[in-house]
Amino acid sequence: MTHGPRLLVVNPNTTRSMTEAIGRAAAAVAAPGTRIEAVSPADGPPSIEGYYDEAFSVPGLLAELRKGAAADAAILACFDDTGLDAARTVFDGPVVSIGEAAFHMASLVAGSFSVVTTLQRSVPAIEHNLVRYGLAARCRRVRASEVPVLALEDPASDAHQRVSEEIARALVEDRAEAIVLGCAGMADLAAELTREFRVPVIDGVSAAVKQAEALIALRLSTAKRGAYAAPLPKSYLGVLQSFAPASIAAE
Ligand code: 5HY
Repeated sequence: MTHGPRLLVVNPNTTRSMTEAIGRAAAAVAAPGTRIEAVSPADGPPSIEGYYDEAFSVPGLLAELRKGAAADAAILACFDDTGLDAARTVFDGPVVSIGEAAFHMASLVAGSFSVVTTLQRSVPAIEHNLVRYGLAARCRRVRASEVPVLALEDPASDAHQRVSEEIARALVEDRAEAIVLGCAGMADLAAELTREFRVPVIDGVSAAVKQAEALIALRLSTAKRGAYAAPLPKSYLGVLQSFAPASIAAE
């Protein structure tokens, strides 16, 4: 069998069990022959909840992209689209992040959608991304289910119930026509929730896999002139020396 494209799926937090669940969700929708490699850094936060965690997850994310540079495309599996712009300056192939991918997919099937994410502190980053992607007008509201990221994989927690209750509120109060699940850890809930509410419930991991496959099939990749041009070679000091563009360029 001829090998299909290789997709590097990077979970920027350090929780292996979550990375494995993300890998399974990606493989479940990948085309026959597409190879999924799900990875996460050894260094950084176990979950990304807010700007501080986000800042410290980026070096690990960029290190994984460097190690996986041979892949045909990269998928960033954090709903805040953590490190997306920096990733596009250093990865040769297309880079698709699950937040942006889910918003575009929702816009293809509904006039409006609401997002249901984890904690309130994650809401502003998602709202900012919607504005910069030019999709804020399609989003009725970004809601928090107040479920911590890692509770999503704890079968003893009431995480699924709380996400479901927040979706029910979004459909009534926001008059949303579709729902976007606002965390990579919710990937395995989409099918069940779509059946429960009989509206499109979109998961970013599967949306990103299909968009990455489409970009590869169309031989499209990141424009490397302007904002996403390779970083200028220079040396970095201290603990981040190994991240210096100079050392990247030398590889
Ligand atoms: C995510 N955090 O998708 C985001 C969701 C959030 O560790 N994986 C994380 O709450 O911001």
